[in-house]
Amino acid sequence: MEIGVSVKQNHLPKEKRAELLKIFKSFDENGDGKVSKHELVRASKKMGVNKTLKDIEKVLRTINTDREGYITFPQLEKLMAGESVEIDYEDEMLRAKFNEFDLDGDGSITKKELKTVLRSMGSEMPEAEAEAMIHEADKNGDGVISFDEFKAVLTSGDF
Ligand SMILES: [Ca+2]
Ligand SMILES: [Ca+2]
Ligand SMILES: [Ca+2]
Repeated sequence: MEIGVSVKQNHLPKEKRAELLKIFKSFDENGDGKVSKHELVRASKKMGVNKTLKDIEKVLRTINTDREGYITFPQLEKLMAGESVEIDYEDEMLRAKFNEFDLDGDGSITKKELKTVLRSMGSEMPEAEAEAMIHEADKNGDGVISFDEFKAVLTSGDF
């Protein structure tokens, strides 16, 4: 029966799913296909959101009715497909990305950080291009990219 199926999507778009799977795998430190609450706590630290074990347990309870104390990928996917958490997810993804660039953790990305990170990803960015990129993103003109500015660029989709 294909007719009348799901107005409300139960699955994430393909790109998002692939991204999520990557995240899931990075969370799953011991690679057993489950992310335990302790792995989640450590992962949240890495993303700079610092959830406590209690927070994590609360989330787990809402998605994992069996109270196994871990989540599997399908459970995570289901969770992320829910609209209410979608926003958090976006924000935390952005925050994680931002933190990747903000090497010294001072809350802003400098041109030097931008170039260093891109180089470490294997892409050499010409000075002028980095300059232009910062300039484009730097709405308040202080010469660095804040999280809000970063977010604005990424959500506008031309980064
Ligand atoms: Ca695991
Ligand atoms: Ca910085
Ligand atoms: Ca700025």
